[in-house]
Amino acid sequence: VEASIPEPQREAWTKNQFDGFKNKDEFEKEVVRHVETTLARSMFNCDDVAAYSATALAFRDRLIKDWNKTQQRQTFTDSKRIYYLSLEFLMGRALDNAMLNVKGKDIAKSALDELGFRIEDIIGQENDAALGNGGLGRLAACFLDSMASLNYPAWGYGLRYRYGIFKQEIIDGYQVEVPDYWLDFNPWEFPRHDVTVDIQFYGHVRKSQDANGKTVANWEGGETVTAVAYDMPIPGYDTPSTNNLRLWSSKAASGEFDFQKFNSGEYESSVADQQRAETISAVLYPNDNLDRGKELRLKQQYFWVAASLYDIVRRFKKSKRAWREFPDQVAIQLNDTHPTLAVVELQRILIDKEGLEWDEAWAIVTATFGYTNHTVLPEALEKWPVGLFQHLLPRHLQIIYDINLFFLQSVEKRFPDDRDMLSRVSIIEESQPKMVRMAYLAIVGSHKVNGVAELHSDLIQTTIFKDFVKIYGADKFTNVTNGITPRRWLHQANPRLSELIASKTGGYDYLKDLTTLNKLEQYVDDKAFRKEWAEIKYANKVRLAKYIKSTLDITVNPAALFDVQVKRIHEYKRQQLNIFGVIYRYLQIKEMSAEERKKQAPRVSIFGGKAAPGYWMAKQIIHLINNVGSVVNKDPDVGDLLKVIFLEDYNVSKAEIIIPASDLSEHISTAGTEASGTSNMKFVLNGGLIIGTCDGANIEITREIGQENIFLFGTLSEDVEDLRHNHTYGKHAVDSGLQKVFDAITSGKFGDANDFGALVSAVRDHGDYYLVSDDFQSYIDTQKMVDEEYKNQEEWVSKCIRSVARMGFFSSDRCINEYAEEIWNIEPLAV
Ligand code: GPV
Repeated sequence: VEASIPEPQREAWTKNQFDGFKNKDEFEKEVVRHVETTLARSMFNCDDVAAYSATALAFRDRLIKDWNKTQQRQTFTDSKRIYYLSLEFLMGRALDNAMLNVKGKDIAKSALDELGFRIEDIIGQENDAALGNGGLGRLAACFLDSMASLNYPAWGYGLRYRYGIFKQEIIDGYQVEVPDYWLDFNPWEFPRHDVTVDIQFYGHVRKSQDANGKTVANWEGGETVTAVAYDMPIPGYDTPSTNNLRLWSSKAASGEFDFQKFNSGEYESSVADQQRAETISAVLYPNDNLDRGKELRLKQQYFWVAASLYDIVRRFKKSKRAWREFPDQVAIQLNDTHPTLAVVELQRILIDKEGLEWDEAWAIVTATFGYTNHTVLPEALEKWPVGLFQHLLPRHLQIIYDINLFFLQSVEKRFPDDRDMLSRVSIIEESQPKMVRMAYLAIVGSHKVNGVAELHSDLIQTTIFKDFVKIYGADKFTNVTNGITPRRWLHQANPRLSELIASKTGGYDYLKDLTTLNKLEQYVDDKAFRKEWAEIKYANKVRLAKYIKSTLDITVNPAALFDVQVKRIHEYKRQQLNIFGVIYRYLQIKEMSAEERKKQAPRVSIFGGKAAPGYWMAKQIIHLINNVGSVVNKDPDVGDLLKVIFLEDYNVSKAEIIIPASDLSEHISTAGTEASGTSNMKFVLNGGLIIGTCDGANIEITREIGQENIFLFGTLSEDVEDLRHNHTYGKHAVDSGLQKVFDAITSGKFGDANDFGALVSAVRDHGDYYLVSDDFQSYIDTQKMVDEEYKNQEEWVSKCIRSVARMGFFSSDRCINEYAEEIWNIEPLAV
């Protein structure tokens, strides 16, 4: 390629290359240039926002240089690429991460200082890129960081939502949703107006004969919407590798059709078409672990998947390789079932557009895809009505029927006497109306299926996908336990702890091999080290206490035990168990004598998280937490012994403040319901202990750090089914301690009892599906142990240090290496 450019031209290009900044002065120059030209401002009207923008643009310029080189290298070496398809990327802020990953933060700090700005203020100007709901979206973001840091040739593909997850306000104790219009100014994205794909919807299928007499399907008519690419550079840590996150935005196709309308005076309807097209990428659906089956959501899925596959296929075709080599060049990972249509779309491209035979095409498809399952909750498993498919994607429905036919034929051959099996595993559920089961389609269309923690992977293989294990054999199913990036979740969020760790483990290399943390263990008995460790935790708590003061005007004592539960509000995550426990504690304090109160360990119970706008029970839980807070926090009998805090609008950038400040965090889902959890890993990595159930990754965390370093309680997942059965058919009395809590609630102590009737009766009268009553006593007992152990600070800190030292396994780098080896068959690209 290089040889095709004449020597003099090449010279002109090379000698004028933009080299980025190499020192403080050059960086300062870049910032001033952006302020004065890109932003058309000056030193006289450069506020923090402008200074942020210019700083971000200076780093963006530098990232895009590395990005270009990375892409060229991948093309020249013709490397296999991994494409990570996710409907959510919960990225948070980019500036701090970019500065740290390219090791430019010190330069930026002193330059900004000279220009009259504090770097923390500048970092704080950035809006979170909140294109996700919770764990699933944040996992995708951690994976991007790891794939770049490990030099894998990887692309993320997603949607460029105009509105990310809503902003949460708490008004009179209730959640109120406010739209998150985050794109006002986003210096991190590169619009690629030349990279567009036309996406078709609706219409009909006409069969015809080609020149060889072969029947071909033609998908005709319907409407077209255009996808425009927006690219975000993803810098790796301490490497020139800079990968790409490509997000698609929808706009009306600029066909003649619009012009005709426009010219014939139908201006308004032409504008309406425009808006309808833009609606597709307008908003992120705000549901976590719930499928609501909305038509627009299916449109989003196809729009994004079709644009991404077009892009991937276009890139492959440039290599002029034979189609059978496609899986040697391309791996595609399906982040949950949301992108499952990609399986069907690739099959369609191969048979309808490229003329391959079905079997040849299908072998390519199944060798290309891998599917990650993130839940066993039945209400979260995607199903779409056949009628909706017929209407929106008629050709895809035909292909799904064929995929299912061939699949069921093969099953019938292997299990000739099992009629039941066929209806159980059919991709089409024979219900009224008929439904397409997306998880089954994803399994049939992939060569590997994985869960996200050991227990979860075992559960999917023995429950929801049991038949498929019988059909395909156990090798197709595997586990890849989730991980988190230590760059954002330790180095960025907890700089002082990161520095202390670096000083003891031989520098910051531990950020590239997290197992190096084990070197910390030898310092557990070092008094000075323990003291410094404790001071850092205290300073992080002071920072959070200030944040609480400034946002809620509540004073909390940083010496109290900070007990944190931050995550999406969901009945299965059991924030109700936590708040019932808080009420129980409050009632106990009220009954104590002054003497007894003196012996109590002070505690701050901190909650945060969003409820899906349509999830009424979750909203009631938020309301109860806030009402309990307003009673407890001003009760003079209680004082510092208990404070109840609900932090508004929990998101990634707030997590970076909250997580390093926790002493104890709660991961208390009903056993068997939380696929993995990832914040559990973040909290332990930041020197906090966990109270938790035997669920998800808690189990592996326990195995790594030792059961003496975690507070486990509650029912085991193998007993859940029986307990539920007993609740429904046998006798089931509410736990007596919990009954006192219910009495307090129904007496109106925390506001109108009617408001919380549903929370109480879910446990008392409606079968207690989440086993709150069963686990209550053991939860309370375990919290009591926490109180006792926290009094012995020396021992507590030792536990924290040992835990951190043993957390190496939970790096998303380990996790990505497992995917690369076992599922993607892909190698890092040497730099
Ligand atoms: I399905 N997860 C999520 O955040 N949203 C979803 O819609 C679904 C799953 C989460 C799981 O609940 C967590 O247990 C898990 O750690 C996370 O996905 C990443 O795997």
